[in-house]
Formats: sequence, C-alpha cells, structure tokens
Amino acid sequence: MTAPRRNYDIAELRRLDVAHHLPAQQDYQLIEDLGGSRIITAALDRCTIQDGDGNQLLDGMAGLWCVNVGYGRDELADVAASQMRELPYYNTFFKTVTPPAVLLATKIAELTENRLPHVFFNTSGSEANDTILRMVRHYWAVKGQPERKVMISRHNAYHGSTVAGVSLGGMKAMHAQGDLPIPDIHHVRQPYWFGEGREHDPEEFGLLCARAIEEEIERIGPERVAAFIGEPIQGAGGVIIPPASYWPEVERICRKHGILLICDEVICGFGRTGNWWGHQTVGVKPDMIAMAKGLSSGYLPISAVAVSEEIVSVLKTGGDFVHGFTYSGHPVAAAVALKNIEIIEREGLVERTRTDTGPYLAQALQRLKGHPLVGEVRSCGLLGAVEIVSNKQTGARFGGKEGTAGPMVRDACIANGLMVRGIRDTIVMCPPLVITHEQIDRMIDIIQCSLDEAEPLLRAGEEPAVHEEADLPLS
Ligand code: PXG
Repeated sequence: MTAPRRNYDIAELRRLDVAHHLPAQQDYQLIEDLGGSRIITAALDRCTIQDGDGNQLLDGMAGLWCVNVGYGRDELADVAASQMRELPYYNTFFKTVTPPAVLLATKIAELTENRLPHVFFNTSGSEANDTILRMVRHYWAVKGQPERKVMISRHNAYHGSTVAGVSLGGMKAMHAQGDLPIPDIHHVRQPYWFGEGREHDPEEFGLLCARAIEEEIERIGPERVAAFIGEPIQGAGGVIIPPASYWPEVERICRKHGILLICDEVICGFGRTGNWWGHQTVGVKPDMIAMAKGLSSGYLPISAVAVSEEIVSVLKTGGDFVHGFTYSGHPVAAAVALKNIEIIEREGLVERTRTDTGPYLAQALQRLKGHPLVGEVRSCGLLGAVEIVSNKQTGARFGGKEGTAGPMVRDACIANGLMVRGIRDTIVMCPPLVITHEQIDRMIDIIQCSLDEAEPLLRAGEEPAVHEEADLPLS
C-alpha cells in the first residue's frame, strides 16, 4: 500500500458536506443535525479503513458489499493508470469497441461456462437491471409475444435505485417515493424463514414461497408473464438465505410456464457465496444475470448483464436494440475488472471462501447463538446475518415492533471498531474475501460485546438516539 496519507481539515470537510453534498438514501436534515457524515479518509490494509478522527474500522461490509479483493491493490491502480494513458475513453456505440471491453466480455462468458456467452456493459447494478427490464420486454416483442411484459419479483428484494431498479425491487419505503413501481411489475412473498415462516418446516416453507410465484403467474395469466427476477440470496433485504428447496422449485415453475429466469448477482457474484455465482450455490441455471460490485471490487464503477444464446439469437432478428450508455464498456473500468478477476483467480478467493473462510465464519457465528439477544445466525460463504430478538423462544422483537435493534447494535459495533450493516433487527456482514481467521474472530467478538452493550438499552425500551443514521428505510 503506497498511498500517501493526506492531512485533511476534517471539521471543514464536514461543514462543506452539510452545505453542499447530498448523501445517498439519507434524511438530509438528520445529517445536518449530526454535523455532517463520518468521513472515511483511507484504507490501511486489505480489510481496514480509517475515518477522519483517526478511528480504525475493520470493514465487515467490504465497502458496500463490493470490495471483494480488499483495499490497497496497487495492481488495480497501476492497470487503471496505464489504460488511462493508452486510451482513457472510447464508446461501444456506432460499430466501435475497445480491447478491454471485448476481453472482459469474453472473460465473463467463460466464468458462466459459456452458458451466458453475451455480455452488455453498464456502470451500476441499477443500470444492469434497467437493461434487463428493457431487454426482456424487447425480446418477447421480437419473438412475437409483446403481451409478455410482466416481471415478477419479491417483497424486500433490492434491485437498485433507478426507476426500473426501485420498481423491480420490493422496498415499500422506496416505492412510496416517486409513484413506483411502474406498471406490470408484481411482487410476491420472500423466502424469509426466520421472519415469516417459523411455523413451517424450512424446506416446506421454501416450496410454499416458490409456489406463491406460480399462483401469481396463474392470476396474471402465464401468457402475460415475461420473467421472474431474484437475488440468489437477498442482500440489502437482510441476508435472507432461502431454504434449499426454494430455488430449484422456482426454476421448475419458470420452465413450466416458459418464463425467463433472471438472477441478480450484484452481491452474490464473484465468489461471495463460495462459487463464482450465487446461482451455482442455490442450484439453478438462469437465462440472464446482472452483476456489478465484485466485478471490479468497487475500484471503478462497472456492471454487466450476461445473456443466453437463445435470447441473443432472437434479438438478432429484431434490428437495433436501442439501448446503451456513454460509459458502457468503459475501457479503464473494464481493464480494472479484468485485473480484479485475475486476482480472484490467482489467489483462489472463490475456493478459499467455499472451503476455508466461509465455513470458518459459519462456525464463528455459532458462538453468538447462545446470546440472550440472538434468535438465529446464518451464513453462506462470506455473507452472514445475526437476528436480534427480545425473546429467544418466541422470536419477538424489541418494543413489539420491527426495526430498532439492528441500527442500534450496528452503532455499537462501529464505536467498537467494526463496520457492519444494521437492517431492521438484523446485523449483516459481507467482509472482503481476503479476510483472515483472526479478523473473522475479531468481527464476531465485537458483535458479541456490542450486543452486550446494547442489551440494557434495548431492554429499557429506550429509543436509540441515532436510530436512523446511515440506514436505509428499508422495509
Ligand atoms: N442489485 C442488488 C442485488 C444490489 O445489492 C443493486 C442491484 C444496485 O446496484 P447499484 O450499483 O446501482 O447501487 C444492488 C446494490 C444496502 C445497499 O443498504 C445495498 C445496495 C446499494 C445500496 C445500499 O445494503 N446494493
């Protein structure tokens, strides 16, 4: 790590932050009342970041579910600089392309074992899902079934923040702003066993949730349904790991009704669940996937949609697909993504997640199971979650209402040197794939002592002082 440390005037930056910068998914007034956001100034090693007050934080979230290879990769900086010098920009419109875009598309196709051999580039996960929505509807129109428009998704899914992303997503608080979802997007129940299915056997519950999709298809009329889209494991919804029965049944239902199956791999891709793709972990073969985040480990913004031969062969009969972005296939981002994938391969990070760190995290989480506040721990690869309850037997939440405990324990974790996310009553984690055993132990120890610290406050029924700080109003 060769980056120079800069001497920022943090107080002034916080003042300017309040005066001029509008943060993502926040209550602007709350940020002003707090005197500005926490300013993250540097990465100290692969898994540690530092804020402007000099606090060091173990990054249990890999940034925002994205820094898979960890911070401080000089190789990625070098490849970006050399591509910028050679060709900083060119586009993929009007019969042109650049070498990194072609090579990255080829590499992604290879990572899907050539089952999804065609790749369209964008810059964010949201844009990838916008591309999917337009491409799916256009595909059916070209195929002579323009009435197949309906996309089925799940409540509490996260597919992004653009109009299509929010609409495909199932976040009520996001739908409430901007008059969304757009027409012909339907949402069905999520396979959240701990939150919504404990009266059932988990595998039965998985089948029940999958069949909710079929019921919706029958209600709408199969001839009107274009596709089902889902995250193999819901991330922003609270690391919801479906029972093993769920996804194979979803696939069976999609195939039976001739509906496209789409996986949003924005979080689950690039080794996160112990395979290259989350869909491999849950055992299905989608027709299209969206990817972003781990594609470049967040070093530069880039996303992609990988598409089956069948879909592209139909699109080829439809003339121009009039869709594309200025930065589709950006050569610098593509060069960084290629090098990032090379690092994941060279260091065996997918296998390490599957056979070493993933199982180690699963075992370490077991230490929290006996805590009086912990209702369930779950993990898959290096995605983990801890459910916080007031009553272990009944699973009741604090104050009789959902949503206060996660952000409170999260704040305690940050104060204790660990960055995690608090989503409703869940603490979730998604560390860099290079995290060590020692760091996993430290992460679990900090969560444990933060639960201890939060318990008396939660039991006293106190409103958490900063309960909404830095958390999505996801519901
Ligand atoms: N799909 C999935 C599965 C995601 O997790 C997106 C699409 C959108 O990606 P972009 O690059 O457009 O942000 C995401 C992003 C959270 C949180 O609160 C999660 C995401 C974004 C912002 C906040 O955990 N995931």
